[in-house]
Amino acid sequence: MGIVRPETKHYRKPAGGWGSVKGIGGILFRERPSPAVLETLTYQNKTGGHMCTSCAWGKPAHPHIFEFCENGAKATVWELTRDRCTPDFFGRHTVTELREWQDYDLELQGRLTQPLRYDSTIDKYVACEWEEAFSGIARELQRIDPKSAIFYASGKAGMEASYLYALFARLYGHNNLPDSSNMCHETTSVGLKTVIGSPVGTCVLEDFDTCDAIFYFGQNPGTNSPRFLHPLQEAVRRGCKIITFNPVRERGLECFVNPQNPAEMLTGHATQLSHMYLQVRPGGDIAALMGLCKHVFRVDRERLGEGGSGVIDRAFVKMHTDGFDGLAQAVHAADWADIERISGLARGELEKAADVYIAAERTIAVYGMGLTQHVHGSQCIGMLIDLLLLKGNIGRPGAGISPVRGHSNVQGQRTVGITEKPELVPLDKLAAMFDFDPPRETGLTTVDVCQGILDGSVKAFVSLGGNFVRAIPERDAMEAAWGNMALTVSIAIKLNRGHLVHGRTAYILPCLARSEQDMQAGGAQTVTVEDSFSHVHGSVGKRTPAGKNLRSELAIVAGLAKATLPAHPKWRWDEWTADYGAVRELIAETYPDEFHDFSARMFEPGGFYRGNKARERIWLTASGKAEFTCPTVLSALGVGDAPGRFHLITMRSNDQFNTTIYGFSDRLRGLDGSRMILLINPDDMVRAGVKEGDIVSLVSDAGDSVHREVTGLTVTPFSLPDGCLGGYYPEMNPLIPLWLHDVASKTPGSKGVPVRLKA
Ligand SMILES: Nc1nc2c(c(=O)[nH]1)N[C@H]1C(S)=C(S)[C@@H](COP(=O)(O)OP(=O)(O)OC[C@H]3O[C@@H](n4cnc5c(=O)[nH]c(N)nc54)[C@H](O)[C@@H]3O)O[C@H]1N2
Ligand SMILES: Nc1nc2c(c(=O)[nH]1)N[C@H]1C(S)=C(S)[C@@H](COP(=O)(O)OP(=O)(O)OC[C@H]3O[C@@H](n4cnc5c(=O)[nH]c(N)nc54)[C@H](O)[C@@H]3O)O[C@H]1N2
Ligand SMILES: [Mo]
Repeated sequence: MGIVRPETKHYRKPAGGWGSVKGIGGILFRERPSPAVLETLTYQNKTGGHMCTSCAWGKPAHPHIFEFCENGAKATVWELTRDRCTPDFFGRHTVTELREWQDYDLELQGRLTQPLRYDSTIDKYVACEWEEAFSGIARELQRIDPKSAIFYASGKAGMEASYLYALFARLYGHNNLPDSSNMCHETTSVGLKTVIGSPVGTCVLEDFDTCDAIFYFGQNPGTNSPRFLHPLQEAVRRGCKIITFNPVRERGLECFVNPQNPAEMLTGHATQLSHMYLQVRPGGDIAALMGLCKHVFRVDRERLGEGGSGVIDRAFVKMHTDGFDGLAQAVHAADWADIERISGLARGELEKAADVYIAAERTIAVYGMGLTQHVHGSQCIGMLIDLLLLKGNIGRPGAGISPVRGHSNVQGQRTVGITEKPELVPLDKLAAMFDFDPPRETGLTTVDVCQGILDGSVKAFVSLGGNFVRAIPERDAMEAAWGNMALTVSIAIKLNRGHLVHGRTAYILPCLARSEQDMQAGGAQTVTVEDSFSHVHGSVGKRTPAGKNLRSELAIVAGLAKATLPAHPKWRWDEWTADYGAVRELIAETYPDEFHDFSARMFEPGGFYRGNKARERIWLTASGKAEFTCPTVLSALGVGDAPGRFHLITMRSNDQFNTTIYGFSDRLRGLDGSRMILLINPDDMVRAGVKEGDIVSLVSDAGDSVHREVTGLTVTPFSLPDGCLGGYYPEMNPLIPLWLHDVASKTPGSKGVPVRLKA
């Protein structure tokens, strides 16, 4: 296949606006869904409708007329396509042949309609019946040590299916329940838990109505959570100041035209979002935060010296925190020259940003993958909390920490027990409820799973959604080792690469999409999801399913469990499948404080809040207080600078959802036509001796002498800090060493990958 050269245009238009309307039009044209889809979209993210399967952004109690964004519409239209990937398709193509296809072309085949079993004699997937699939999978699972099996979840399945999936794993005998969080916000789950005692953010949507400043780190709302642009726009109009830290000048953080406001659409009048936009170097946020804290301490000293009241909220610090003196010393000792070099930002800029923090009564800190996907990501989060604690910015309205979560129910899956960390699950309660002895040992994270597949100790991989093989680091080695597993099972709605790199026995089990009606013996069912603000929402699918032989995720999980495990009077798989309300009762019994009266509350407008102790200033940490922490490093990168070495950021376009590629346009960055591109700044192009349009390779420069390479990348000039490159996820994943991960949580370091350019 020839190389498609990208077209680079300088995108001067704001995020939102007519561009987003065109984006929706494009996918409607390609997927040709039934006209009823438009009706589905009008119910999306509203009480009684279905909750979008794209991102986990909050669903307001008072929604807009259209409470969906360009990407939410794409996600719905993508799952409601008219195209079908039937057994005939698999009859025409061997798996070896399909492995040569692009990810985009695989998903383009449409919805899977029939359970499929891999037949090695003909190297093809062949149709099978559900009971045959369940018993075939059960046979394999019964043959192996349960501790060598992995049950992965990607973050989309609702609370009910997720609860049963985790229960199935534990009844079968393991805690190997990694989910996509392990590649994403696990840094949050571990880092935030340590310092404030909560594994999730403390803000609710309404906090954005009253904050005075938003410190915004490494999250890209224009692409990844576009409905966030509305509260940001409203905040700016009230006078709130947004200070952005991001190596890339993301259009969505610069300016926005609200596509739902006719006057704005007609006049093109955009709102400037960021008050300051600081192009921090990748991994430079610890240093930048240190600079901000340094200025806060200095101004505090000056004001106290003048007889004023200082900047630091000493009453809060005294009553609610631990470790203040240690932080004060570390801040005092930090050197501005190091801060400037590592952050790539000038002292004057950082002081100006810190002045905004000092002046603001209420500050929210927002962050995403730009902080979590680094080797010292947990320390970044610790430092961000330090900044907030100095002025008591946690536990009062209009203030707090707000990690923006990814998959639509990724947070909820963790809440109801999909975790490899048994200490987060009420195992004794489960033991009593289901009359068994739950496994107590820690399960495997995503990185551990990959190591286990490489060393042969992992024998079976079951995945509830997702495309694990495409999403993980070290892809070439991982794909090569994948086939050594005895069993792979994928519960999916469309064909993806992960199905083609399979174990000796392999099944694909096609499921309903969330927007489709889920009819069971007890009638039409509702599922529930939890958003980034810990609000839980009922979701009702209304569209006719894409095929008669599809089953819901919950029915598939229950079917697998029933076939694999012995019969037991307390394990009522059929009853739970008939009525998901029965599963919500189990969830309520397991987590009564948060989920009491679950079914009665799930349609509360705006969702019901399951609460957050840190928001009430109850700190569930080791010391019982919020912890100030001192970073041990100023750079979050795992591999430092060296001549010729670049730090690669792997990024998302607005035409993809993770490994699902909707198209080849990255409109908001002015890039179009190809994803095999290398973004680099013009000075670095000169230093590296390359020019626009050259085709180059990237090779690993991680110092471990492993050869990793991605070829065929078109050099594309772009505004980036020196020494930093940009490329797309998942295309760049072969370059990420498996060992390059956050020290505390093992989240892969996908935003600081050490590489070298090869002409
Ligand atoms: N349309 C769409 N929506 C999505 C997704 C998608 O793929 N497509 N994915 C979903 C998922 S699972 C997730 S987790 C979220 C991800 O959403 P985000 O958290 O926004 O993740 P990314 O786009 O990977 O990266 C975020 C930003 O970090 C910046 N960055 C990179 N390195 C650094 C750094 O060292 N410091 C700082 N300060 N910034 C840095 C990048 O330039 C980028 O703008 O989105 C969800 N929503
Ligand atoms: N280099 C690099 N790597 C990364 C990242 C990065 O920023 N850079 N980001 C990481 C992050 S944040 C994440 S979350 C992971 C994502 O990793 P995953 O969650 O494993 O991957 P996805 O691409 O979201 O999964 C897509 C597949 O899910 C299936 N699917 C879609 N809808 C449904 C549904 O309703 N039900 C079921 N059962 N299946 C469905 C489809 O078959 C589709 O092909 O990737 C991580 N990998
Ligand atoms: Mo994610």
